[in-house]
Amino acid sequence: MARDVRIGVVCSCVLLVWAAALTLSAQTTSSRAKRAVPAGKLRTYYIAADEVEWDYAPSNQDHMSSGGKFDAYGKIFVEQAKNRIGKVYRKAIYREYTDETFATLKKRPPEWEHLGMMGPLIRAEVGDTIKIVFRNNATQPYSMHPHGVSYKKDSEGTPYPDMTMEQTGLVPPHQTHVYTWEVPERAGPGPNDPSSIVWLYHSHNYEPKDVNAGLIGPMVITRRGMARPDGSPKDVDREFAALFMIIDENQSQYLQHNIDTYAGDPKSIDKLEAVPADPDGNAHLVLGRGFAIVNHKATINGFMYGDGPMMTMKVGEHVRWYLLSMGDGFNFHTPHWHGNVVTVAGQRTDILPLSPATFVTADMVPDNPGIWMFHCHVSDHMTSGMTTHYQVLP
Ligand SMILES: [Cu+2]
Repeated sequence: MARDVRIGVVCSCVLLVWAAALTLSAQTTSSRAKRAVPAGKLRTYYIAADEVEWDYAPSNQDHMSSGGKFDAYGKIFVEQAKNRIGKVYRKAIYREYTDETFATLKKRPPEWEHLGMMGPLIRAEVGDTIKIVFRNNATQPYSMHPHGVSYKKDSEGTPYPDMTMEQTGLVPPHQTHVYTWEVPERAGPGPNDPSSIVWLYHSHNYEPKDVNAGLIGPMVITRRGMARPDGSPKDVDREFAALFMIIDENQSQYLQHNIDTYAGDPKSIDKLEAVPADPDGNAHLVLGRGFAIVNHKATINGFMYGDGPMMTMKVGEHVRWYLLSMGDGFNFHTPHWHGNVVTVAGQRTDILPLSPATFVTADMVPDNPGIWMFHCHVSDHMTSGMTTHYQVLP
């Protein structure tokens, strides 16, 4: 009898657990149905790799010095000579077009003029799909390889052994390819991130040569529910992106073209010339001078010595900075804002570290009006041009 009771109790327990499991399963299914996420937007971009003549200092002035005159170091990095290329180089950059005919460049909005050499800002909200129609107008095979978003092999833009260019999204000259990048939760802001975060895209055929040629651009992903229709974060008044990069023109696909086109006497060039001395003749083991050295352009968005458009904001605005770096092993930078401070992942600073291929999102509410320096704090990077200004209006 006692044994029958025990069996009965056990049976009842099993039935109860089974019933509870069924109920829970039904609830989970219905809450999944309730939580069914509306399909995100399809955001389409028409982007080409174009070969252009790029000027690292278009105003031909050192905006960081009084009178705008380049000092002895500045002259080393910008002056053309019989055995120097100067400040204009052929580069390949990403440019946005209005449609699939790639006949008309899309005008860059004034608030994004400061991107300079970087490609167009690609935006999406978590849940969206990004479609890139990519046209390679250049003379080399190039691609678009994204960070953060989700892709299949044919949208990775990176070579693999035993795979064709088409299978991996590499694009021969004069060809077009469509990349599809999904934007799942993991491509968007994490728990400690603000409402949007920055990633990079770049060409990844011969990656070092491609990015030194100039094929690099920013991508911003906004948290689900936090985006305006254009993808920008609702809680931010103004955004800026800054790529701190010493561009190594020795490693560009276009080095020989630049020598032949811009040097006064190409035959006089010693490609390995590197003198570990400053203009005064004192030892400078890091910077120095010589043809190989001056082909390293210390830039913010492809501009040296503050020659890019002024980045302007107002006191009290919620300003978001997207900071990026890329390139060879000397690309360790310490962007520093004079006059105001930022928060990064809940921590306050006015300077932060970048290493090659890092992406940092920093928020600022400027309280201090004026025109302020914004520069890399590594001494030889400052000296060779990695400096600019930003402006805070009252
Ligand atoms: Cu630096």
